Amino acid sequence: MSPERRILHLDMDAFFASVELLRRPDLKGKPVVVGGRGDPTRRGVVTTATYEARAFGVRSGMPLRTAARLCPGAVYLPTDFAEYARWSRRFKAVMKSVPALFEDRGIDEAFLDISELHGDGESIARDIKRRVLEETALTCSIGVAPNKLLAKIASELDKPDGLTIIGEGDLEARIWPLEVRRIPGVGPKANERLAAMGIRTVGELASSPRARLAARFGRAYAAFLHDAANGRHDRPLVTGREPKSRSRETTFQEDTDDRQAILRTLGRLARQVAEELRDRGYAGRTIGIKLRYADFETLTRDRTLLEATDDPLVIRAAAVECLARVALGRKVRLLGVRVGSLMPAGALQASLDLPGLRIAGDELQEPP
Ligand code: TTP
Ligand code: MG
Repeated sequence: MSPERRILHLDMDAFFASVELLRRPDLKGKPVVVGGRGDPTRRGVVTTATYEARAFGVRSGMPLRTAARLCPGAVYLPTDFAEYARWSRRFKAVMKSVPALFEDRGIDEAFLDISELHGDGESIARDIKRRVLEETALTCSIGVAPNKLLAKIASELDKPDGLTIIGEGDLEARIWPLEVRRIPGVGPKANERLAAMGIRTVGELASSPRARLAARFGRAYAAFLHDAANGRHDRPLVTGREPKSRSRETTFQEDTDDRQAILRTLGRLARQVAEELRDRGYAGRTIGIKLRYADFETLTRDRTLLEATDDPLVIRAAAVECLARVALGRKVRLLGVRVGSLMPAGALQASLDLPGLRIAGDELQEPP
């Protein structure tokens, strides 16, 4: 890692839940869980929970019913992506006002390359935290470090409302004691395989011979792991990254093979995706569906239109065409609609004189 680089990573605290508290201040300090339709007796998963609910073991990705068992006293709220997207734009506007390279990492996090700015990392970070709080009344956690990887790890070390500065000299004391799964890019599988090799901490990983890691993980991933553990990571910020796709999906309350119900749901999802696209100023050319049967077998189908669209009716029509290519008659558990090959909607103007729905071809995707 080069000593001159200073990368700042910002991650909003309990983001969806904190946004909900802005309009429900009466819930401050209480366990609040956001997910699905906000009804824990119905199907759906937890998107996030306040720190008070996390104390009961509630975690992102867990079924709402499990959350309700762990924390029956929590308040359950439905997910409202459009609202979170609005607040996301506000905290990012603060970050973008800093004269530094900006990398968008999704709804609640982003990087800034503050290497060229005057002032120390701590005052820059404090200033951003203060302005985010002024503009949104939301808290965030910031990490500043010589590279993106360490900055991201650092932003998680002191959550919520945290500020962590990691210098090159801090690796041994601050990073090496952490569990290896704290390295972004180490998922549950790699974590398990490392544990089987007796490697639990980042420090143990840092001192493992590269050849031993390569024998287990292959050269490329072994090099990533070993470099990461030693604080080496040279990736530049990716600026101007455009989102690739938008999708919405829903789990039926009861598995269903009712064609009308499935079509109605498809229409609703198409409307929601279109709304989100318009809200963000994007249009897309590839319309896809995802269908999960009751036995969890999952299929996707998509169609590519000749021009990008953000029109709910065009999206629905293409989704219905995709649906015609899968076997119904079996109970369906989950349905999703996705719009991909996105471009800024401004680019759409050029193609507005083209007819609405033209199918350029279709492509069959394997389920993930
Ligand atoms: P995170 O930053 O992972 O979580 P968080 O902001 O809720 O909490 P933390 O204070 O630990 O940062 O994710 C940001 C948002 O993304 C989160 O508020 C909800 C959403 N999300 C999901 O919808 N599903 C998921 O599995 C996760 C992890 C997040
Ligand atoms: Mg967050």
